Amino acid sequence: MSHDSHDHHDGRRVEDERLVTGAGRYASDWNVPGQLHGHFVRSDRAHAEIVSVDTRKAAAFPGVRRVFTGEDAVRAGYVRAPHTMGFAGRNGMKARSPERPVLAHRRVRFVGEAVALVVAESAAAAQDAADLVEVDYRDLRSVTDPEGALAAGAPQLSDEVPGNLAWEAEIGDRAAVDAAFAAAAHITRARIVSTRVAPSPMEPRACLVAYDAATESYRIHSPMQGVTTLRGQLSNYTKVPQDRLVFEARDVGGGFGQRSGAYPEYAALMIAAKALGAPVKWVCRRTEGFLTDTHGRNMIAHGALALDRDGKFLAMRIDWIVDLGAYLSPGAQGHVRNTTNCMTGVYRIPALHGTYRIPLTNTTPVGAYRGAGRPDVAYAVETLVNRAAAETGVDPAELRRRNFIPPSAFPYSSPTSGIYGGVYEAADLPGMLEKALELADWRGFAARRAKSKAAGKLRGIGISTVIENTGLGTAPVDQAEIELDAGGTVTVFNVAKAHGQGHETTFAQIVSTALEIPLAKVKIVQCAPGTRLKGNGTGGSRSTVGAGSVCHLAALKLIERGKALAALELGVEPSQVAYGRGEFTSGASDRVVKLADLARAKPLAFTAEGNFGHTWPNGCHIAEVEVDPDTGATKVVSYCAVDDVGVVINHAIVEGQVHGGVVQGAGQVFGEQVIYDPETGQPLAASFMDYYLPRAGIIPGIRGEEHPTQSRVSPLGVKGVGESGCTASIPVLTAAVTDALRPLGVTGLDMPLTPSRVWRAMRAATR
Ligand code: MCN
Repeated sequence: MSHDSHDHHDGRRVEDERLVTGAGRYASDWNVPGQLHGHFVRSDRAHAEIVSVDTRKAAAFPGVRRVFTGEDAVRAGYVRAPHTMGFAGRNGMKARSPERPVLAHRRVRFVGEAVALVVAESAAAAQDAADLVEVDYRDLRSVTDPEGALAAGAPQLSDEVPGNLAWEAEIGDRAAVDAAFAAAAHITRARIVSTRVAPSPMEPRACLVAYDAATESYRIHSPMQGVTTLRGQLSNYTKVPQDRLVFEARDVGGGFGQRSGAYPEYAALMIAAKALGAPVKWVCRRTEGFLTDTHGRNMIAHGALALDRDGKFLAMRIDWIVDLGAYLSPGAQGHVRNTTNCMTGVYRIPALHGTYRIPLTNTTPVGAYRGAGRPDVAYAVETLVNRAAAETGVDPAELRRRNFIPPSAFPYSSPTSGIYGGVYEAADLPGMLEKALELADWRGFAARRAKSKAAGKLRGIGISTVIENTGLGTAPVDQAEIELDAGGTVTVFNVAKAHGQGHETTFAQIVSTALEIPLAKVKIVQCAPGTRLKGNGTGGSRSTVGAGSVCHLAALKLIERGKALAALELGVEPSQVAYGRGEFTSGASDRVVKLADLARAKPLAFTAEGNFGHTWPNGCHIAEVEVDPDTGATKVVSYCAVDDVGVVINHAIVEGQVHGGVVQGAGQVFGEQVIYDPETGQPLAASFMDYYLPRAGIIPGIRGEEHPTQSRVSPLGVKGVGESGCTASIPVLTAAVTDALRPLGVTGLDMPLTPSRVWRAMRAATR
């Protein structure tokens, strides 16, 4: 396929008219006759024993049907939350997590944990009655700081997890790294903290569950990122067979990883719907979401990089503390897998040693969040590299040139390639770098800095060069079903689930390009209720590589099968049939068989499947900032992004994905942070009054260019893009601010780089 084969499309998204005219259908838009309403009573303490739960007053409140508690959860057996930390750790150690009944039983471990579910005839009655549920707690000491949780004498969350240590592991070659460090000319060290943030999709979580006693099955409306993951996890939690869990979701208003997993609330609603013989609906409020939707990032890296006299990297060490909150959540594995896969970044670093420790803390569980470990490892590695450049006095672009994996070394096995899988496939790092330096006018920076200085501003420039693994999922195969009807419309079914990415457009482009038919003739249906198709959900920027590729294969299969059928009508051999623009023809006949003709009698349907591995998008971002020395306020004044996402299906969507990711990273850099009070374990920023979200204008117009190298993992030549912006923007923006402050003697600053934090750092340095 040529690189430009999708360019006939104007880039506009076919779903947008529906979405921007209010015709989208989100989880809370579903209502069914006879439905009841649920409201969760949530723990207001970080760590406590539950002495008793008295539901009598609440149950007597007008309109209340029943109040469910941890007893009901235990009776149902819904107590073991699924998690995906299946890796063997140190000495084969398996990950440990406390039991997590879907309504807390005997113990609560974080503020917001559901303790009871009140079900009533109206949402208001359920909410009012919830205030009447009396929970008697015996408070326990709590710990919300990950390093503190691992320290001797820390409050213990569970007997099942001694020392609060849920998992630990060691990777790489300790002896080789020790030897390289001993011989190094320079060692750079840093403690790098990727802050805890709250992914904040526009659509709050909601769930409506109806139970059908005749078939013993549940129909569930909830936001999702793909039905296979969610269904598998909920089945795992409840032991209800997967074929009795039917999900229905149309539009999903953002996910960022946070909408992928099975939450305990869904299972609690299953208990209620079955017991009451009526559908039960729950709509999460925003603050409830801050407390109970999985958080993101939250990793501490103690890193060190050893260089020789010429600035060549010899070895790297990173010791990770990955705080996953009170319970291991289904989305947590990326924090280990993805950081491992990219631990040496885009550099040839011969020796690597890393350790992981996962503590439990009295905090909201942490899951996947846009990048799921990739931005965190990029931030750690790039911070080390940028700091090494500053310490050794080498231009950061030049230090990269000296240490890049050269194009000739691809496919490249990194020191971690053999661990959770993944040989870097293809990249042109030097070419990418030079393109970005040119675009950003790297050489002209000194003059711009002088100009800013004359205006009383501190100007800084930052660079990041990153790579990430996308594509590989956990499903054995990705499948798509293609169906052709008598009107010539082609419908393709798959089990990814766009939640903002625009698959209805890009997947339709893939199919319309392969079949050479108008885009309007192609419909994409994701996660049809009750679907049995296999495949990965949307996450890990894998949908285009996986589901998108298989849409392409399905279209090719339609052509192949179509040739055989057309041959019968044309009275020729299939090999004599040609296909183009929706028509089958043959030199041996002057008749034409149209695609639609094949479905005259009945719709034609085929399933195609494929198995796709990792692809490795990579990029170089360069940003400039101006810091106001009087206020500490930072303004991003220039942002350039050069990205290799392989062949691009839709340039406008790719640009939008990069833009969204960059801004999401900027949010984390400049303001987002979930904070807990260290004494009480109470969250201090659980509403948009207190929690910063990036606004329009935080990043000026991004100047972007594509620098594709072709991936062979997918027949489309594509790599993922959904997370790239985030991965590159966190290191580049922090580097730019650090560069601005370095002349004052500030060498590094933890996120978020709020005006007050920057101002204090400047003041402390210049005192
Ligand atoms: N695309 C393309 N050409 C390529 C690669 C991708 O045109 N070479 C298009 C795709 O077809 C798709 C979009 O770009 O329309 C993103 O594709 P891809 O990189 O395959 O990622 P996924 O579709 O799997 O999306 C997941 C990714 C992740 S992991 C998060 S988190 C994320 C993100 O996408 N969350 C998002 N982007 C988001 N965008 C929105 N609006 N909302 C979210 O919650």
